Amino acid sequence: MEKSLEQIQYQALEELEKASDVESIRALTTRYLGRKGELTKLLREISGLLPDERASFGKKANAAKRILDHAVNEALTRVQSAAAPTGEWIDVSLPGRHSGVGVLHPITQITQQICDIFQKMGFDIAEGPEVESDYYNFEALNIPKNHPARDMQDTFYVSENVVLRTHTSPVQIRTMERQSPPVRIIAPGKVFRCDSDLTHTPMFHQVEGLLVDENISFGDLKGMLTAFVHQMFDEGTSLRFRPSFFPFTEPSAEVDILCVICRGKGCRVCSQTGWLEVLGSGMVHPALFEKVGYDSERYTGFAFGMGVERIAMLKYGIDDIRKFFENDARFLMRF
Ligand code: 2U9
Repeated sequence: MEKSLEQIQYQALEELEKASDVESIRALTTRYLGRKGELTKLLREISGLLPDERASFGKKANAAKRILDHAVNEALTRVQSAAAPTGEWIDVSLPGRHSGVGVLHPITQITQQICDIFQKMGFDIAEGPEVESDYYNFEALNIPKNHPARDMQDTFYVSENVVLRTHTSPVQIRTMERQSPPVRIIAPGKVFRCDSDLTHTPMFHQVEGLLVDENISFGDLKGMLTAFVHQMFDEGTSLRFRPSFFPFTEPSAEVDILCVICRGKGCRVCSQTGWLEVLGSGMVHPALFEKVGYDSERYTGFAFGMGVERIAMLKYGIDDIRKFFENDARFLMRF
């Protein structure tokens, strides 16, 4: 009987040492120490022993029970601490780190404002490719090979007859080729010119517009562009139409606003003129209508173009165009 007690204790300890999870430890506890467990059954047999054998067996059996109880607790601690995460731990009740909400890039915001104003006047948005053929970027716009206007626009050539568009005007040509009058579109987008200083970058954004219908006059051009300037800048902004030249419009005019810095007195920003140029414009040259198959006797139209960065610089008093492209969040978040 005593041998059997030792065997049970030895076997139970060996199995508890090998147990690797809580469930198997619980099962071993039931098997050896439970109400019907092997050690418990053995203890019940004590009544059948001789009186002098009882005391010694009872002592040994109680000691075995204590040893096994202790071994069970140790085994449980071992498997539970192995399952618990070590070192770093996460406090899931901590508030998360704030990632901040971004803003639209100021050039995107100004482009949207310009488009909104013209959309309310009935213009649709039109888009086209940034890599263009020589024909759509120059020829169709009355700028033949060797025309000085080609030099003015410092073109990036992809190949002999393919360029990065220097203006969004090809979009208007493509639109007129597709649809007959009336046409009332604005063309926002990126344009490319090989130029770089405080007020020029090799890539910048333009919004151009085109309106073609019967009986469109220079008066319509003046009215619509005045309305635009008054919505884009202050309602009371003074502006003037100054004669100019573009190969694609005749007559042509540039639109100036009274200098936002000196209010017309003359300063460094307006080169002492008191005026700031905001737009180019003019009546569409009849030669362009002929190229796209419009009857230039029946239809007239006006067109205009502006640099978005320039509008943003004037509106916000920014003196270096490169700030828009440096990706400095402290600058960009101000808008
Ligand atoms: C078609 C017919 C006419 C678009 C025009 C301008 C005048 C103009 C400049 C403003 C600043 C370009 O970004 S800038 O350097 N643009 O002055 N653009 S009229 O005339 C067109 C376009 C398309 C078919």
